Amino acid sequence: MARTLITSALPYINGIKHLGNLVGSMLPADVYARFMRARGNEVMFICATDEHGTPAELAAIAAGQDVATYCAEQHEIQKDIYKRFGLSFDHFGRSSSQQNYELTQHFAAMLNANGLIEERTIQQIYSIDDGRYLPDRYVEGTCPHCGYERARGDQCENCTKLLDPTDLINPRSAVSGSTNLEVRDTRHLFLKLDNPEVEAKIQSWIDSKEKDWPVLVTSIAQKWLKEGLRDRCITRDLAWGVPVGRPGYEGKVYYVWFDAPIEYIAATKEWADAAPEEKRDWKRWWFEADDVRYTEFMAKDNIPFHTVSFPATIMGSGEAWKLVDYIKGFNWLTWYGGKFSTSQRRGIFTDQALAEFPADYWRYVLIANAPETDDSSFTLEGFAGQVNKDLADVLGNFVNRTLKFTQSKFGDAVPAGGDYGPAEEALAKALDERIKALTENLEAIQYRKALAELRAIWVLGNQYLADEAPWTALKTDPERAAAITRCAFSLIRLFAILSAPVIPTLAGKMLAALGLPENQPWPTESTGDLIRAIPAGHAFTLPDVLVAKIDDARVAELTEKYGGKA
Ligand code: B3M
Ligand code: ZN
Repeated sequence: MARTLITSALPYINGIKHLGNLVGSMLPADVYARFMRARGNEVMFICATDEHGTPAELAAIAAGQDVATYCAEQHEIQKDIYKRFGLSFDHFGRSSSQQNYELTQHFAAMLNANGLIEERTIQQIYSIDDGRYLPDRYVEGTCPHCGYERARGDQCENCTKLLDPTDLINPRSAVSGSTNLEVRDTRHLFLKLDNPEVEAKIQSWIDSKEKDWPVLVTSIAQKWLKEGLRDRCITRDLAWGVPVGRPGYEGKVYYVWFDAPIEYIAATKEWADAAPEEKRDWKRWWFEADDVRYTEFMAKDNIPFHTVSFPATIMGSGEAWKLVDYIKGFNWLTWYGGKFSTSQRRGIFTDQALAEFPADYWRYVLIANAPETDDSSFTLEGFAGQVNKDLADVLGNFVNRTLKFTQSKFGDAVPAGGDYGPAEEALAKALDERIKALTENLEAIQYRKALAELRAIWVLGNQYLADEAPWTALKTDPERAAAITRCAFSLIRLFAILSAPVIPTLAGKMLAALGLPENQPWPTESTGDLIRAIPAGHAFTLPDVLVAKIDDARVAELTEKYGGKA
């Protein structure tokens, strides 16, 4: 059985994520995990909260909590939301776990042993009023590259350039706003990336992916390589994080971007440690695992870390840890063309989304509009339109119409009699092509194309019912009406299986109506057989309305609540 390892970028712990975060990594990773499981692969799907670094500390300060308590609470909140979104992680871990402390320190020790870590004295900003160093986001100021005035010490969110706190013009403390700052000498560890051997290794590795990986991903990696890699400071003057644990490094921890990707591995160990009686083997996924295919999902701002720094850590360890085989990167989902913004009440957060509509409505629309080749704009009107047209009018209507008609005319079981003819032959042929295209696009993780195929498959069902009109046939040729009905039942089953990676709950309801269990394998039999899957006499039940439409009044109400066009 082929083995598939899947990781989604780890959401920061600092607060509930919005829909843009969801569609940028976790949701598309889940669709892929579900699809690969249905195809019979052994899947390990890993995610975790990213709990270290200044975003976590600053959010804890803002919440008036100590950072450990804050992280523990926020982890549970995020975990619960993702569960309700149907994200089928094999493990959802925490980067603050003991497992990650140990592995991070292990990687640092191996890099050190291989001469890839160097100690340097550097200048850091110290805040006299706050009585502490101000690494990364603890400093704000003007970006030296683009002039954006609210750039943070680690990265300018306007031009995405990575920064050093001392690069900022007019720096101020993000904790107190104080500008009473001074520059002090402090010792730190650097990962030596500015080194011909490391650069050559990464360069040839990225070159080897050039034909296979999305342009978005290779172009960002190539841009970094072209600018020349810089040695990276991998420690910080902070209390919260993985302790460096060297003499003279008391009060210093590893930089969040050093330990966070290592948590992919550590979370798999957390998964194993969570069930000691099962003797789960985490290492076979990550170590000397040449037969594992490893795919990472992330938004574009995370690409440099996953194409350069983390691979450099893996390669530099000199050990046989797994390198990523395929990276799926995403552009931004925008809110009416602009940024999602908490402070300006623009955009929907994941918890709010679930309070308004079932998870599958969001899953479907987000994946159908995944920002794959470009940014993609989310609008409430577009959302309602797609739910109404695709999910309600096409899929939901097909299922409800078939089941209701059958129950009222034939009773609680699929009718016998009659036979298939040219209409079913043509349908099977059309389905054949569409299923092939859907499967290929899911394999290639091309979701916009995949969902266009999925929708076209549902449309074929609706079209078939409308053309063959069993309600009319019933009057003149009841046998023929029975055959059409049987075919429609097999289509319900088929549609549920094909839709399950994207809309698992709706698919589960469709299968339940037919008395079938969830998690059916992806179809491998011929389409001619697929439309005969449900035999005469098969019992069924009527579900409630599968998909409820969203009317204009509701859209207006949501616009009022979440902000519409700016
Ligand atoms: N937490 C950044 C982000 O959520 C970061 C990803 C870590 S992946 C190892 O965009
Ligand atoms: Zn900038």
